[in-house]
Amino acid sequence: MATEILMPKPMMPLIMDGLKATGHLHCLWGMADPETFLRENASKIGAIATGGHIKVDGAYMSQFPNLKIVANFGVGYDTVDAAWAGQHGIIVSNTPDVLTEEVADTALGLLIMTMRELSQSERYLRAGLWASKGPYPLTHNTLRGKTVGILALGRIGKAIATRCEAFGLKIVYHGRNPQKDVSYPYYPKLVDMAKDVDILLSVAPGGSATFHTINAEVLAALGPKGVLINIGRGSVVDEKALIKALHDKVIFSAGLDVFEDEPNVPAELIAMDNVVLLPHVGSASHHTRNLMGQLVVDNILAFQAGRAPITPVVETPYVKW
Ligand code: 8YV
Repeated sequence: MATEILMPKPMMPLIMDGLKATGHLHCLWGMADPETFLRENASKIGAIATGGHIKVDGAYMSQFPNLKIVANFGVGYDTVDAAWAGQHGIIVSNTPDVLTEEVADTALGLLIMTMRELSQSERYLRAGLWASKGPYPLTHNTLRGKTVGILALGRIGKAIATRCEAFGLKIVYHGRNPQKDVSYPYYPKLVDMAKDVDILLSVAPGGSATFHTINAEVLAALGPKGVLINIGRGSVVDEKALIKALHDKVIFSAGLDVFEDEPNVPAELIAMDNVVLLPHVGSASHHTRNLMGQLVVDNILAFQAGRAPITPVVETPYVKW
């Protein structure tokens, strides 16, 4: 069985050390001549460890005739063509569950920062304006009496909903299907939900199915008092439409942890005071990233030992190696 492991780009030390210990790891980025390595060794590669830095599409995977697993760091795997992998007997694994609570915590932090202008008021203090001009102006927004509409009520969406309930928010949701295990009202159409809520909070994954789902029409429906929070993927929001909506006061404000072209954040957003911008830190604690990293290692070790992968994605159910 081909058991060589390819790592195309650097990943966290815990993953590198865990895979190096197998004696079969090949780090492509450190090689003097990666093209020659690939030409001579492509058929020996059984596993790829990736962190979303490169597109692992059909063309990429087809270089490796004996590829069996692509282990993705992150619950979102929009940079891997899982449908293609599924059709070609390749398992894609991701890192669900271990990051759920951390991302949900971050979402609530971002929500409160945005609604109560905490970044702006901190900037005010640091600029010395509290002492020179007096108290920071009262915020127009509050969580009191508000309704949040969650886009994509998966595991992370539900953990966010639980927290929102504890904060006294009313919760509704939109997704592909209504969910049996929740009593929150379901909206079959996103634009209808956007009309009815104060806060639109997106946890939606990336990929072609969700590309620019939050567009000018949805933002117009959210309205001049509405707030957008995005903790899922930047590609879900039409960023140009969002910038225009914020600029024209079509919506009130936004809190964003994810962007269309990370790490490049549009200068227009950076210049705006009514947005809170975080550098994709949803899961970014040592605690949670270590758990995610270990899951990448464990999925590949399972493959090497001939055991079932721990967290295969839905498009690539495990049958046997
Ligand atoms: C990570 C994430 O920041 O899991 C995901 O899908 O977006 C985050 O937890 C990202 O995967 C790191 O590359």
